[in-house]
Amino acid sequence: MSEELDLTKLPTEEIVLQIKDDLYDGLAAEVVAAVKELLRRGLTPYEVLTGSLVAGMDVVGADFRDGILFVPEVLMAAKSMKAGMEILRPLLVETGAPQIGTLVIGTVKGDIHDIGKNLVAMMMEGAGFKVVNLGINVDAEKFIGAVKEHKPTLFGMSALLTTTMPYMGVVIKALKEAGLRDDLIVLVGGAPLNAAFAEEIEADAYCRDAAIAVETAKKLVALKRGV
Ligand code: B1M
Repeated sequence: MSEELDLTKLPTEEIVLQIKDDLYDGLAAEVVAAVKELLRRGLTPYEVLTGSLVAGMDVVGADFRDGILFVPEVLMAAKSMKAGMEILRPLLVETGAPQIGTLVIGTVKGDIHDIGKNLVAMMMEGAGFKVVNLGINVDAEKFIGAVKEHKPTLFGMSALLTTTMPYMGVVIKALKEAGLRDDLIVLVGGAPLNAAFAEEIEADAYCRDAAIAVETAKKLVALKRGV
């Protein structure tokens, strides 16, 4: 986006397109400015998140897959996405909802993708869960330590690579061996997963996106508490 561009003069649809372009080009400051402008116009944080940032990242993902973009460009795009998410974070979280349980979540060992996992963490906070975000490249030992320390109701894992998703099964097995599995609702997510995989590794549910993660978490917590 050129510096002279006055966002206040653009129609909303064009700002949305502009965010997608700026995300693609890794222009974090421009993404932040446009996110702020959309919020000023009354779009909800969730609308900005899904309609502009996540939609923009989908384009980046497709071009990465097709060999049009490479790791450095994707990293810049990811940084811009995170910068935009940071504006939305407090707004998504500030619901004043009472805490309805704790979620321990992390991206599994060998995997450094964290945008989707952080989105889930944010939305869960917004829905009233306390979230303990363990970050990326988390091994079974660290997951187990966090479960012992925080005694969560919910346990979430994210994996974006076909090579790292099997490690989720390793973690669940380790939780079982530590006698911790039965007290947890285990949710898994990430682009290469599906419900059959979640069932195979004995997770409680596969969550396709952050909104479904929140919905599923609420449903399973209510079921567990018998309400
Ligand atoms: Co990576 N990468 N990447 N990458 N990268 C993918 C995943 C890939 C599909 C790209 C492609 O080829 N099209 C491909 C994987 C192929 C495969 O395994 N079959 C891939 C590859 C190959 C790699 C490297 C190996 C590349 C290389 O080095 N040659 C390398 C691996 C590094 C590693 O992890 N060890 C690598 C590196 C990177 C970057 C560092 C450059 C960067 C990550 C930056 C970061 O995260 N901080 C990156 C990115 C950005 C991507 C893509 C383009 C975008 C991922 C993303 O952020 N999506 C991705 C392509 C794609 O997925 N289309 C790709 C947006 C995000 C909002 O969606 O993460 O799916 P997502 O999360 C969703 C849901 O999945 C769900 O909810 C989220 C929100 O709605 N969800 C959960 C996710 N986790 C959940 C947990 C839950 C519940 C729901 O728990 C309860």
